Amino acid sequence: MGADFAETLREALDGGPVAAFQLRLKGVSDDETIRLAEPLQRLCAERDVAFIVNDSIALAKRLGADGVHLGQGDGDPKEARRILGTAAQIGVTCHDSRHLAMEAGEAGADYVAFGAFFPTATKTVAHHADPAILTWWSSLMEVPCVAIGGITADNAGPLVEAGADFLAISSAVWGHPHGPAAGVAAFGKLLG
Ligand code: TZP
Ligand code: MG
Repeated sequence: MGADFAETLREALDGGPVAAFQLRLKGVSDDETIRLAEPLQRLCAERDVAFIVNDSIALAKRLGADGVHLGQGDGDPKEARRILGTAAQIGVTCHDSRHLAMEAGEAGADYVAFGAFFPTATKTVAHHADPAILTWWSSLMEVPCVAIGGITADNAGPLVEAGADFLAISSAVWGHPHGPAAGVAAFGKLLG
């Protein structure tokens, strides 16, 4: 299974520029996650793609990951900084909340994530974001913002125009009918 994941990730990374890969394995034990992560982490290192662990500061530490992505219930960005160090990339889910984003920025987050911008089957979402929050954030703050939720190559343009620095994509890459390389390549049309 781990080797299959690595092959699929390799295909995706062959499709075009990718800044970061987030390891998001819900309901999998830490030991199993570590087993599955190792080839993926190695591949990311080879390709200069940041390897970010979802949800868990402790797991990010155990893996020596490049960073951690924290939901609002996943821990304190300051604690993540203390444990993972100054070089770690710490991201925080901020839903559609300017207040949460300001808090995350003050706590030293390296990026804030807003969403969901579009309907998604990947996760049950309670928050829906408007592109205006990207414009507001990017006009005031240096900290990059990430847009997430139902993003495809066809609907992403207005998010980039609104100020999204990065797009977080799941199904439009892993579920692309012509495979993950085609999924990544499709976003190439957004690159100026
Ligand atoms: N958080 C908000 S929407 C979402 C997460 C993890 C799912 C993103 O996946 P997709 O398939 O790109 O909509
Ligand atoms: Mg989480």
